[in-house]
Amino acid sequence: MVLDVRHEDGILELTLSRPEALNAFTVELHGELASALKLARGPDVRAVVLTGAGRAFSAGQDLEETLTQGTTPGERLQRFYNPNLRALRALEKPVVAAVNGVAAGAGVGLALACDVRVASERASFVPAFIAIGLVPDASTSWFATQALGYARAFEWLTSNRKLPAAEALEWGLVHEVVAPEDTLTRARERAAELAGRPGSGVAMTKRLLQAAAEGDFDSQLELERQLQQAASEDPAYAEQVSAFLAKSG
Ligand code: LHQ
Repeated sequence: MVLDVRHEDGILELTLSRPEALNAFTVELHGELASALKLARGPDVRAVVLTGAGRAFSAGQDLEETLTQGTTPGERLQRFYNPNLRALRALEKPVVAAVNGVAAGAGVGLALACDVRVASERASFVPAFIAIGLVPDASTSWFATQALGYARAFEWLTSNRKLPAAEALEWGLVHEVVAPEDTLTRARERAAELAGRPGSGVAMTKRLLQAAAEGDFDSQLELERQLQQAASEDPAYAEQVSAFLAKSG
């Protein structure tokens, strides 16, 4: 097993577990992640935490496997990376990354595809692609441009500059930077907070904000209307409003 899966109190915790190769992605790791993301869709999972074992979050593609297996990068993306990234993004649960150490290449993309990033003071983000003549993949080009804007994303992703956690926070690439020993605990706390929100408001907000990045104003208003209607049909809505009125009345 190269992905540790722990399920406790509605939180599914996934730990990339190839520390000897800085949790670089192999076909085996993709496969286990795909199964875990299926598990995450079940009703007993309310939030997901994603982290890495050892001193790295993930060093992206396993370059040794790239050399020894026949698959081209394009095939790898199509067969392994992109389905998992689509599943992660479409998951109707919040995903919190505990970025415990370095994230490089596709590891950056994976971290950015999560909804919240808690980074260790020891974490860093390394484009890596450009150093080996490749382009940002695994959703990096999408999320980096969204988070940073074109100018900063272009400058950073065409360099191979290791972005330290403190600067990533300044840039808005991570939500919080904490001491190394607190990273996972803080990510678990954030996941539990999100998991504890009533109804399906968090899931639907995730969907709305994703759509906002892609759609036009009128379609967004219509999607807000549809999801608001759906959210208000969850019993949690009436319960929370009654509780509020009882308190303030
Ligand atoms: C590794 C790796 C690694 C294997 C460290 N693989 N072993 C998608 C689809 C298909 C094809 C191509 O690409 C993609 C997307 C991508 O992700 S492209 C980018 C791939 N990743 C990289 O190029 C990153 C390569 N790694 C590094 O630049 C450094 O290792 C970083 C900056 C991540 C960390 O540096 P250090 O802290 O100095 O660690 P290190 O370099 O000493 O690595 C520690 C060990 O981990 C070492 O093995 P060893 O046996 O000597 O202890 C490395 O060989 C191994 N490792 N990354 N991607």
